[in-house]
Amino acid sequence: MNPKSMPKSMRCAAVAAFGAALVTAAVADNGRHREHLPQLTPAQPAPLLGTCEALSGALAALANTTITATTSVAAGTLTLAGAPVPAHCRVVGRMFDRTSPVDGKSYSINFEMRLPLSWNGRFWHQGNGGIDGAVVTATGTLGGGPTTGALMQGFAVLSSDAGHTNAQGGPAFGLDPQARLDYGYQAVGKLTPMAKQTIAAAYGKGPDRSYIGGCSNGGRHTLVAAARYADEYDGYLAGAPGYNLPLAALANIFGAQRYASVATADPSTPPGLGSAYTAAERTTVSNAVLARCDALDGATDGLIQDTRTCQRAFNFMRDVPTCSGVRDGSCLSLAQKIAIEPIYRGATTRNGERFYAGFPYDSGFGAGGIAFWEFTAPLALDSGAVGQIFKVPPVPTVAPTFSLDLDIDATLAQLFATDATYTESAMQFMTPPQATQLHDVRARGAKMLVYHGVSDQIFSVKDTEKWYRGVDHRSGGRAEDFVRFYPVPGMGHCSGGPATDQADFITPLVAWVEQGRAPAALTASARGVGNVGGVNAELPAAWAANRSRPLCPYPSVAFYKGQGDVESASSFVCRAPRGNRRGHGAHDDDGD
Ligand SMILES: [Ca+2]
Repeated sequence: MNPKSMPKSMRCAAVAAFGAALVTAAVADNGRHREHLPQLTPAQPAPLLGTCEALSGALAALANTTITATTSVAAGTLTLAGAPVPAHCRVVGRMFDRTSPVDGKSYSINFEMRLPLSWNGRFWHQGNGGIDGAVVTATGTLGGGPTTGALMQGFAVLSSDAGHTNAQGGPAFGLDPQARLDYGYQAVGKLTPMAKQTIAAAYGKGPDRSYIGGCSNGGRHTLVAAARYADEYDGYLAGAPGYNLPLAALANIFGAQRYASVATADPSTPPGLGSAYTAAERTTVSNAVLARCDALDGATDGLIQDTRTCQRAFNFMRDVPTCSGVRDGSCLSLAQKIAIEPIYRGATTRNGERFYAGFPYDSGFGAGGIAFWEFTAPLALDSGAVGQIFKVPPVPTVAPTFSLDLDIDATLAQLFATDATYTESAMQFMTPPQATQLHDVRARGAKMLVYHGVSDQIFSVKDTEKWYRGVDHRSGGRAEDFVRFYPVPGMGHCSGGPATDQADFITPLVAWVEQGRAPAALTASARGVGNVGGVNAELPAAWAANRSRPLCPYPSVAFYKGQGDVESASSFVCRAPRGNRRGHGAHDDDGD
């Protein structure tokens, strides 16, 4: 039947079906072309050779490395979601001891490795969050509610402090140029061969397959590794990758200054800064977004799956109630709207040039994690990070109020600046060089999974979306051959918020790398009462404790099938967003 001869309602249905068929066809097409990429062979398990304690002798020959302990850890000493982590050997050490000629302090790259007695043949490099500075236990877990983890699954896992310890003064390490470079990328480069040699000494062979993953700054480490160390890794798992971290930090300061302009209490403290935009007011905004956008995906369920169509449907100035009298949480004053709306649009210079992505309107703004990132972080974290780690030149000391008084335009230039002491700018050492140029990753047969909370207010999902589009463009529209990107509606930074924020990304990544099974929809679940991986206190009361949803590979989104249990992922299907099905371009995003 000629579509033009159909009744209009039938034409709409046909167009909708065609949109769904396009996604399917792309996957089938992808399957055909994927044969041209190398298929990596699966890892083969092996047992730890000898005793853990005896391993220290074999490791004495490692270059630039001091091993300080090799200790047997019995099964169950660590647990994950209540289950015992299998027996393993913990190796503790440090690399490249040195004294800084700039600040006179001692620096090393401290690390630990956890080597399962029963090893799956794989290496997992755990990227840690924040400004690093601590050797987080090498369990290889991600996010806030994982029930899986690399160590649990038999990987040999490495974790490091990336070359400085927070005990020495937090962001003050940024005064030392080499510590900046180690934090940015060089610690990963130095640790990787050492870790592989340690694995070879422990098991009689190096890792068959190597992976790197983490969330936030750990996601940044992962994307940096893809750009700089593509010859070392087969699989990448990047959560909320702050791959433009210096710009995101400055954008957060931009936001703090906007909030400070309408704060009703002293903005130099987090509660005072938060008086600009209270939890009740943020919930009012989320509810206004939900009123416009919740049903776009076919289910009025407290989740906005079709994020991009929502950005066209929702208008902050129009749809958020404007207070006619005093602020009571149910409205925003006009002054608040004028101050806050540019934060969602994206941070700009005085001339209006946007230097970081905007943040999409979503359902998760009332959550507690948002308050931390919006009102505490600018004072407690961004002041030190921008002032001491990212700026050239740095400032010797920073007060929490440093960010409130900062000249945004001048500082933006300093993020790209170098001098005789600091020979790489923050944008050079922190970000992936040519972030979207991943030819070596693709050609190797390596694969990448990326996920990002849509309500994340520190690193924007729009920035990650922009990156994915760039990768897609540079790979001839075939990014999905080796990269899949999963936005997580409602989720805050790495976890939390009104979201199904618990999913196993490791198993599908390994299946893709080693078996060639490309992931489609992944199933995520809520962490309600009784969840073994920890309870998410921010779940709406109306949700089932174990609500599940498909996480859909971008650009597809989850739509309700029109029947079936609304709490179950099986009642949803991944399809092209509404705008695309109506023929609107997918590339109308205002976030770049
Ligand atoms: Ca919905």
